[in-house]
Amino acid sequence: MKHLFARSSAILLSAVTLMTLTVSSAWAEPAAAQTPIVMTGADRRPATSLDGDWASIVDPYFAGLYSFHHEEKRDGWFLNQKAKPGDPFPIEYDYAKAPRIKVPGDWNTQRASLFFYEGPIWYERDFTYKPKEHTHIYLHVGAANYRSYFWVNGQKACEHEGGYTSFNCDVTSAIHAGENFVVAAVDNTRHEDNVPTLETDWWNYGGLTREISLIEVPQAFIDQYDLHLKRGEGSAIEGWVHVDSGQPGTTVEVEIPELAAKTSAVTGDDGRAAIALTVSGLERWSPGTPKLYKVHVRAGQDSVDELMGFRTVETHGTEILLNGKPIFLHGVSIHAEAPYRTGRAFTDKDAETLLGWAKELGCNFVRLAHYPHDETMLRAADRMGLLVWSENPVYWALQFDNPKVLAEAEQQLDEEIGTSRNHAAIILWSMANETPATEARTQFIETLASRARALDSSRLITAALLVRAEGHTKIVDDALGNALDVIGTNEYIGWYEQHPETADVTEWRIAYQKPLIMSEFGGDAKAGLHGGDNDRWTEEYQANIYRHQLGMLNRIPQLRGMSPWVLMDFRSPNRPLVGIQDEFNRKGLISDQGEKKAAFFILQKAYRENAVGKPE
Ligand code: GCB
Repeated sequence: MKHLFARSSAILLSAVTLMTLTVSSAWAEPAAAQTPIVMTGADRRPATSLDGDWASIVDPYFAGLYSFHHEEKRDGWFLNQKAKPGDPFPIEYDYAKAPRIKVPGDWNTQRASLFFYEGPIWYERDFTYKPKEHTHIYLHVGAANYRSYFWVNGQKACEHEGGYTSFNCDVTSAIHAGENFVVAAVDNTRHEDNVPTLETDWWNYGGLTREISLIEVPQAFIDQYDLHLKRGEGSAIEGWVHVDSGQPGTTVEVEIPELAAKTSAVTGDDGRAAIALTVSGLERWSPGTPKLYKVHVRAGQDSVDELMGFRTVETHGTEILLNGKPIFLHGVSIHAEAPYRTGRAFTDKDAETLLGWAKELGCNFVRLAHYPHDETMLRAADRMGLLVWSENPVYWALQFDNPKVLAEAEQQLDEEIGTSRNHAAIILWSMANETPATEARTQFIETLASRARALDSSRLITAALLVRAEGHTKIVDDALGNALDVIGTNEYIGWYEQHPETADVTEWRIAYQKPLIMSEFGGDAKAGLHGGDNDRWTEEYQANIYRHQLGMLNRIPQLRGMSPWVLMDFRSPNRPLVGIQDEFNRKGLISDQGEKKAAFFILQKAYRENAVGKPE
């Protein structure tokens, strides 16, 4: 695997180099591929959508990156050549005749033959465009799992790694007025030295899984901003706006018309303008009052019209304070699995269904596991009043001693925070899930935690830790806890260990005087399968786990939240049990077809009656 990966990268490099040397004058000279940039609020900008039907070619050997038939190496499939009489070599692909694939969308659930496919697929789409003068044009990609390559009119635009974050490729020099085409190659092959690594407990959905568009911005433009309510205050909004490609001294304005508040500042040498805006009459965002304000951010010719909420979050001893007041997080974990149709979730409807179920359950909080979810989910959480735990894909046993892996995790963290820091709903950045307590791991995640703090000091840092046991005592003393504001722990009493009743005699010893969130517990149940309380896979068994867990959770004094595993059944290749799992993890409180299981109602009752924890 590793070997193949190294080979592909080398091939790509040589293909591009060779293309530079050999392309005929009919093709624009390829510029060096750009490193993609991160944008905050890209979805708030006017855009030309490239969603819809794309041509697709499945290419398991990645032959389209180069030609092994022709010395000229002129038929890389990114060139989108059309065969003409007299061609000196055959063109062996034709996007016009290739089957269509929907973007956004994973490929696995669009075509039966691609259900288990892992490898590269080529995408092509034509579009007409009329660039304005003196602008930058970015190809905005919501997410492409895992490794992706983009060309516009045969010119290399960018490469990107990481399957769950958005990025923006500068395509200014490649686009022209009139007919254009874009080619993408997306490769979801798993590699040991990626983030996540080879093993996960979710489906490795491949493709252009989120929206894709062209965004045109002035020469100097707002790429990122961070505007949040200052801790301890109800009237001071602080932060910064960054202007890309601007002169130092560029004026930036931030205005909230509904509060009749406006301020301006100038950028420094680093392109940043520090913002301080005093407001009066601000209604703070909370699950009970998810108030969003229109916020205009302007710099020179550029502007972004945001929709933002303002709230503070901090810890005090073992309390989590939202807007200065203690809060208990009644939550549930959620995968980005599409309700009813399965596949990767991406529509507003998907988000509203999933988060609507969380609301119905009585939640004020959701853990969006195990990777950053998309904008539609975060916008819906802002709107619907659900606090969010946002997580990076540092999952299980990465190569923690490999600097390349750390660099990849850092890049994904930068993209996650840079893209999503405009969402009031997000209160927690989770650095990792269930990682082995080695020194290399601790150092790796401490590095990420410091980076997250440097990027965003207004939110809390957490991670879901593994727990060790001595008899019936669960011990939380993982050294990583030192680097966290809030401790997350996962346990599966009654499913992977012992019996549901074991929870009744389990005690917890926690080495940290910090708030604790039980970030996972649960068990599998096949919706509609009934039996006794001790019959595995039945709704009764799962409900029994929940009943005993709730009793135990109430005996953990510093428990400040919970997000049981999981809201809805989700696809996982690790779950082949025929007639029960059928490639689904069945720990959902709701089936993938929307059937609520008995445990849903147990938890709903507990949440509604405040029978667990101390809610808002
Ligand atoms: C876990 C993992 C989660 C799995 C779950 C399970 O501990 O964090 O990703 O899906 O257990 O069902 O085994």
